[in-house]
Amino acid sequence: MPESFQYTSNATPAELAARISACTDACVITHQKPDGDAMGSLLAAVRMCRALGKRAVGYVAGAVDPNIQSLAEPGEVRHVSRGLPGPSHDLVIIVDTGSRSQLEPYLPWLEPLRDRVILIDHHRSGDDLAALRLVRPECASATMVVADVVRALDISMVRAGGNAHRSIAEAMFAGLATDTGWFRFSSADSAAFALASELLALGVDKSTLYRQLEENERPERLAATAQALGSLRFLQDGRIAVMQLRPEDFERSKARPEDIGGVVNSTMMVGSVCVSILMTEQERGITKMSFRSKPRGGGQPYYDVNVLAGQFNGGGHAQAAGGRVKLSMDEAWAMAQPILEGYQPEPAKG
Ligand SMILES: [Mn+2]
Repeated sequence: MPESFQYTSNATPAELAARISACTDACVITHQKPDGDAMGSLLAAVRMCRALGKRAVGYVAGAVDPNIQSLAEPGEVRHVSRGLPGPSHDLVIIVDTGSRSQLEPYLPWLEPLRDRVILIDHHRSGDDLAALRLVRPECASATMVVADVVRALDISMVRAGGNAHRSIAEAMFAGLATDTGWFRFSSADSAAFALASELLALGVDKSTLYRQLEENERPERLAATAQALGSLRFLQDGRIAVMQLRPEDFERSKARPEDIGGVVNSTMMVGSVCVSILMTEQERGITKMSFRSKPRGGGQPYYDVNVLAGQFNGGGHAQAAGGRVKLSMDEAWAMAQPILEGYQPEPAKG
């Protein structure tokens, strides 16, 4: 990659729309372990291509939360563990990431195809993987950026007869709602609410989606949460909460990797907590860290966890980020504790 590479838009929604209109067989991919926005933007893109009469299929990689998988209809998404996409695709659409490390399983297939790859994302950093990029970090979700392309294509976001179930609109709402913590994060700005309003007016059923995505966990999730809370430690006078899940905790709780998404949020109910961190060592010798922070305000200091995660080979967004170190839990904690204790947040205002 040339050093001058800038991960910014180099194409307009209309240029992406033209590229999509010209294809016959599209393949849509997203980051490993897809979250609601990754799956939402992937499905929105697959449905958008199919609405235009194209062949289109999505691929996912890594652990997929069954609730997130349930957004898809049979035939819309394949798992890459059953084989990389074939040679027939004349267009590849990457959504909700531009980072080589998050697309690792695809790289041998993806990298030689750069000229036929387009990318739709809302992250601040990424790699040079696509000929055309639409990158809008000001958007709360990748589905908001996909919405720009759908508008440029001038297609309906719901099915014939106005049915919103498993439509482009529903996939977009799922991405928007989950990436904003159901409209609680500071990223949920007026543009996010405007799109939400438009999607609800099209008939998206938010109550059913909420239940499907947020109130449909296995009991093992609660067991893993209990283990994590049992390890809870506070740093910086209670402003940083750290929880740990070790290999034996996974055995004891019988939790699978997909059961622990969201466990990191469970300390946020505490008033003093500005940042919540969950360290997990599932595979021995590799400790993953997930970071969440509260938005500016409340008379408390503000932590940009994208910056904090950068200290642990990671990144993401200001209020949700991840990192990963090749260390056991004890080694990772020995490394992390002084960094976290010494981290200077943005002071509280007023
Ligand atoms: Mn996203």
